[in-house]
Amino acid sequence: MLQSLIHGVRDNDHGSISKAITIIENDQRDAEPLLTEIYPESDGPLRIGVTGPPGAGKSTLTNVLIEKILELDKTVGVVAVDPTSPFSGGSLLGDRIRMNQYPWDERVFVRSMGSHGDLGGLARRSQEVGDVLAASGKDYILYETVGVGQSEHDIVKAADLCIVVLVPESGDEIQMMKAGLIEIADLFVINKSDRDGANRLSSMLRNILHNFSKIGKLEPPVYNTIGTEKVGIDQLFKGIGSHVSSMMDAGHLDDRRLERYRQRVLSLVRGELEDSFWTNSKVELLRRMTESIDQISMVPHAMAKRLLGDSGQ
Ligand SMILES: Nc1nc2c(ncn2[C@@H]2O[C@H](COP(=O)(O)OP(=O)(O)OP(=O)(O)O)[C@@H](O)[C@H]2O)c(=O)[nH]1
Ligand SMILES: [Mg+2]
Repeated sequence: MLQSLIHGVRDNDHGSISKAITIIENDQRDAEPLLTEIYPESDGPLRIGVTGPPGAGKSTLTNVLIEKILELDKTVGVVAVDPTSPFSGGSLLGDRIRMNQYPWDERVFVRSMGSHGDLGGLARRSQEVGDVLAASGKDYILYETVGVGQSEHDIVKAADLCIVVLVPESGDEIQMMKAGLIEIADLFVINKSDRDGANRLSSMLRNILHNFSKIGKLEPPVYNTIGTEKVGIDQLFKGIGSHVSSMMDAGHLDDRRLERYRQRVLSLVRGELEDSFWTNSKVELLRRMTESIDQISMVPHAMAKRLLGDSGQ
């Protein structure tokens, strides 16, 4: 059963890939043997994260990047991660991202993922889904995720390289600093450069980036694009390639892969500890002790200690 699924994944059978991803989303225990078997193949593809504010043009750019990749006779897996949505795989996200233009093309696999109510595990699951796509032989993996808060930052760390997409109106430099975008971006794209202010924003951004050197990270280049007209895409794609080479030369890709490995182990340990901790009796005890606010008799620390000390029988 598992062997035939793995065989299907390695054979790039999209139905098997889909099934494997569903297992990862549903139950970590069932996923373990699968992930263990395919892990050695996980370093094959280049994993690129595409993030940025809602409506900036992430999906549009993702689509033109897919076209570029296909032109080069390469293959691609696309994972649209929406931390705000509890749903996954369904048509809701699929419609929203409008990336279902390759349904029968075996060179392109597209899948959306929601949080399933478990934001903490989403970053790890994104990596695991990447491993499945890697085992299927995809040359590139694109992660699209809408970016505003911390959870996307975690998801972006599932990638080797992160592209932050802005629009000319994103011009408030203070906000960019605040949003931590500079920290996560390896490469900036000012999309919708058909609008006023695009050049102003890109030179302002270059200035900021030049003065914001960070150990362990190269200065991010800035590209202007018009996604809908495919303007600036060749330069962007070449820029991605040369930035990846520079990151490799500087040892940054290895650093990131190592950090991802650590985060994954941490997340698995955390999950395992919590799962074994919350026995039915502990869940019930907490529920009974917190039926209404008037009835609370212990400070939170004492309640937590009581649970931790409870043998859970
Ligand atoms: N004028 C202009 N419109 C663009 C450009 N790129 C994308 N758009 C339009 O902007 C809108 C949003 O584009 P999407 O690619 O869906 O943006 P997104 O960032 O994926 O959006 P979410 O996933 O909803 O956050 C669409 O109507 C696109 O056609 C561009 O370069 N110029
Ligand atoms: Mg989108």
